[in-house]
Amino acid sequence: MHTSAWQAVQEEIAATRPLHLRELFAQDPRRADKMTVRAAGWTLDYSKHRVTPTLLQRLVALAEAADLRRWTEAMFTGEAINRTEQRAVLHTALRNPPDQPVQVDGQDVMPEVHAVLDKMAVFADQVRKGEWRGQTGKNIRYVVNIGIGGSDLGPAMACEALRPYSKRALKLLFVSNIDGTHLAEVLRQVKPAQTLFIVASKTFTTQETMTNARSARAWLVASLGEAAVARHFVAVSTSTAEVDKFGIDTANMFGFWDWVGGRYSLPSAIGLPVMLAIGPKHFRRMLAGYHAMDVHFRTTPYERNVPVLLALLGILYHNGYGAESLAVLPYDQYLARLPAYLQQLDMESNGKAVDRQGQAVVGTTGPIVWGEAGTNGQHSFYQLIHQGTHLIPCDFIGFCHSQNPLGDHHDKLMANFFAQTEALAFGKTAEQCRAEGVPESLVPYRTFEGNRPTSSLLADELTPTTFGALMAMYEQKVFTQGIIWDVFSFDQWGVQLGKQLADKILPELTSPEAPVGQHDASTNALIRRYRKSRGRDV
Ligand code: G6Q
Repeated sequence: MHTSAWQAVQEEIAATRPLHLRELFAQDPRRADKMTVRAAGWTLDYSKHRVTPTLLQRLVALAEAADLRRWTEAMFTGEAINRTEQRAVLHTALRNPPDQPVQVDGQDVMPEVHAVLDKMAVFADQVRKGEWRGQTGKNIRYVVNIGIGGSDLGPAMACEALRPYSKRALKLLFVSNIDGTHLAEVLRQVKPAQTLFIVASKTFTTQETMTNARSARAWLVASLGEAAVARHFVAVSTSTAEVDKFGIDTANMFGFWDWVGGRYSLPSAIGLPVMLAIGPKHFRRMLAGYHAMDVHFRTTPYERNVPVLLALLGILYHNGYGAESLAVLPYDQYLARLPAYLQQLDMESNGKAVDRQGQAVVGTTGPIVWGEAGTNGQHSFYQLIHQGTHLIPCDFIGFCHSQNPLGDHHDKLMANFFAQTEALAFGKTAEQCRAEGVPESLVPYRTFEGNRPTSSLLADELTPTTFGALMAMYEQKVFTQGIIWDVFSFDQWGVQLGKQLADKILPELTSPEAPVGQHDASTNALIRRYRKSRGRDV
């Protein structure tokens, strides 16, 4: 991090550390107003954070010192900012209007982006209208997406999030884990003649996806014959050659590009299951929501810039207060998979210990992201957030209107949202406990220190547009933090070593001859124990 700018932040943290949120609110009756900003249908109230106007100014100066503006332009204009892989990072082009050119290596990528979207739309309409038929002439009722990581988490989460906009007659299912149980359980829910498989893989070489895809193919062929593959398998990939090699007609392939990172690929063809579920019109609304947030991020001064503020507040706690995690708490059942999605987005992007000069980073990077849909978390881990010893900043996310207005459920849900942020910020003093008649011996246990920071993110309704905007908000937050931490956010070398070792161990598990122990004593013993149980070494 930029040293002198960070030092100025630290000095202000030291000056403000003794101040409780109770005092900050008492000092300025307009605090909530002043610390509320809007973007693309979302309102962020960050007044329940341990910030003063001066601290905020210094955090903004930190972003400026990190050259965030220049890096932002570099990203949006297709510079190869993913330097360790020598690639542009252009997921923003995926939701860019067709009439605004974006150049990569001197070529405008927008015509290609929209050509793929159009092809997806034609296909999605055919399937949704029952015009795309399976081998036996029946319409498609089940769509099984086979992918993992970035080729699974986004579409799985989005299909759930946008279920109210979906065609209910079409059942969307996701297989990611190489554990055969995942595929087997999904196949038990579908009928071959009415199932469409989407094999989604940027590289089309990922072990899990290819293994699942081959098994799914064998399952289909066993009941409908080889010729059925063309009507029941489509591919989403950047590699025509690999798709062809696998045996999927490349006419049924939806492409994307190496400048789309896996965890940023939901608005690309990787979103095909989402388009099948909600239709092209809603999918385009989702993209418009993404774009609106991109524009906000690119053009709004940092003091009012939602993703930048979220990023700076994250850095304040992570680096300034030593908070290691971030709890994401969506008060909407449809967003139940959001924490899992953001875990990948954030932790795979900024879980880095080497800076852009190849040196060890100073301090820590990348929060541990976790969470659960409200109100379930309240009956589980909130205790630790309220009264535990860890400082855990939280993002509360909610909507004014429910997609399922059932009695007073929604008012109760949102009463809980607001109550939690209030309780976390202001707590309950010993005096308040005593005034309520709490016996003296219990006062320490019934006291809530408060001063627990939260962001409140509120939108009118969970629509494709507000959903898209929320996705871009987090993407740009992660980008901003990566720039300030001076790390490369768009590679993921950390996943390689385990993959290589798994490839090496696989034949050692299956070979008829007992392998010569080539690993450490623990790994060798585990392999022996496994082989013995499988009857391979008796
Ligand atoms: C995401 C990661 C990773 C990737 C999967 C699947 O940013 O790179 O999660 O998405 O490993 O890769 P394929 O799409 O190539 O199968």
